[in-house]
Amino acid sequence: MKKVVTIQDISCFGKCSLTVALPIISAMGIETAVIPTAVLSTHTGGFTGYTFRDLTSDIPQIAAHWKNLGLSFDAVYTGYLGSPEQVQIVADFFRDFSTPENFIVVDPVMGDNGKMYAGFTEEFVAQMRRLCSLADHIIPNMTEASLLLGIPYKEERSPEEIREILVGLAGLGCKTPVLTGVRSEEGGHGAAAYSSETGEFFYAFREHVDQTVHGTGDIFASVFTGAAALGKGLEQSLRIAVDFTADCVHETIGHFDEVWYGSCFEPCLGKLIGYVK
Ligand code: PXL
Repeated sequence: MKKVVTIQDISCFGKCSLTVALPIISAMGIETAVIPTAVLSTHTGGFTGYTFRDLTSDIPQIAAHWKNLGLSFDAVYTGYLGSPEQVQIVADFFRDFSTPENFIVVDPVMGDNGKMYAGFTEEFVAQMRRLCSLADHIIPNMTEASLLLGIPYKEERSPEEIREILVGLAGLGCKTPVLTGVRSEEGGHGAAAYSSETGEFFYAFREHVDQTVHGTGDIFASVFTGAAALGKGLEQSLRIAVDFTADCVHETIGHFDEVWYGSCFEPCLGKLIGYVK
């Protein structure tokens, strides 16, 4: 059985980060270990008054215990991290738990729609650039890619700009950048990836839906990580992640009054199991 460890916060209400990654990667038939980086009463996107308990000092202790136990993972996947110090501690975790056989995925969660999430700073962006240099795959959206590369945010980019951004992201030191929130020339919506080892670009699109659904970046990164851990290639992992994310967006539309805080991914899990069979 494949085994993934995911390191990100647990937002107790409002579906994102661990409450998305854990059910999704488990549904893909993969054992999923977690390291919660913080506990929040809700996520920060649209709620006010949320609590935030920082768990940074627990992470090295969990890592030390796991080292004693001799645990190893097929993939290490990080999402939302709460502070620049935490990014450094996660870099130490990569050093201790990366092997020639496993791979590292960094979703550099920092913002969306051209804006940084609450609490993020330029110092955090600089630390995140360093973490990306240690990863095999990074999965930024357009906002995060702009922050990482220090370029202005634009919602839509030409195919040539997309390729330039992907090559720029590989220049941070990761092998395979995957860019989400990409629009196709035909008006589709999906993701693009670049293999710096072969120089190939890959794309996967579905129909565009003019609605932002919270947590879709976490869904995409979780599915991509799971598919890659199951041994699917870059092109197929991209396809499965785009298809499942689009399925969740469609499921969510129509329920939007209740679920502005997260997507209705649960009814789609059966389809995901089918995609990875
Ligand atoms: O979905 C990304 C995310 C993860 N974790 C927390 C967040 C967000 C986005 O707003 O607030 C706590």
